[in-house]
Amino acid sequence: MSTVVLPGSFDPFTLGHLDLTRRAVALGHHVVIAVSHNPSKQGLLDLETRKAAITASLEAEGLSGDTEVRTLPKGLLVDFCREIGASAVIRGLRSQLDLAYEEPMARMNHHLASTDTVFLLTDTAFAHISSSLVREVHALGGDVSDMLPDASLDALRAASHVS
Ligand code: COD
Repeated sequence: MSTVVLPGSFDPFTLGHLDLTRRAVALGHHVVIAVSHNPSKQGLLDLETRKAAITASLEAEGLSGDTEVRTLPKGLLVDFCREIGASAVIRGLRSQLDLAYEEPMARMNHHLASTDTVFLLTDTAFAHISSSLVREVHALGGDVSDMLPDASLDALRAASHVS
């Protein structure tokens, strides 16, 4: 079993992220979910809240044994991969837009440390879901309960005081 890193902001962790994790585990990997603060994105949930929601979501799906949730330290992703002995980075692709965002990062990570990125095409059932849209819909009073694991929904509601 090889260790792979699934990095992201996960603000919040969605059913799309959960599906991505499940599929990486099904390929035989031990998946380290590395939760990052992404300064280019406006956040809602603090890091510890996101990690707790991810841990609870994985537990509820019976995925705890094949996964772990860590904070992505400040610094290069490739250094973190080297530190924990990860063989690759896992990322999801929902669309051509994702590919345009991901391609330079994947090329840079390969240039820096020969770290490869494995892309999994998103299940169409989740292709419209993004954390930022979930936050927006929720903030405007829309129902996001069918896009999130229960623990993420609870965290979102607690953070925004919308029931
Ligand atoms: N279904 C399936 N997959 C999804 C879905 C969905 N509905 N939504 C998102 N995903 C995928 C994304 O495509 C992504 O692969 C993953 O889930 C995580 O998504 P996000 O949006 O939470 O992740 P980002 O883009 O915020 O992550 C940013 C990084 C942590 C990758 C970035 O900040 C980083 O690489 N930091 C390290 C700094 C570094 O090394 N920089 C230099 C080299 S690039």
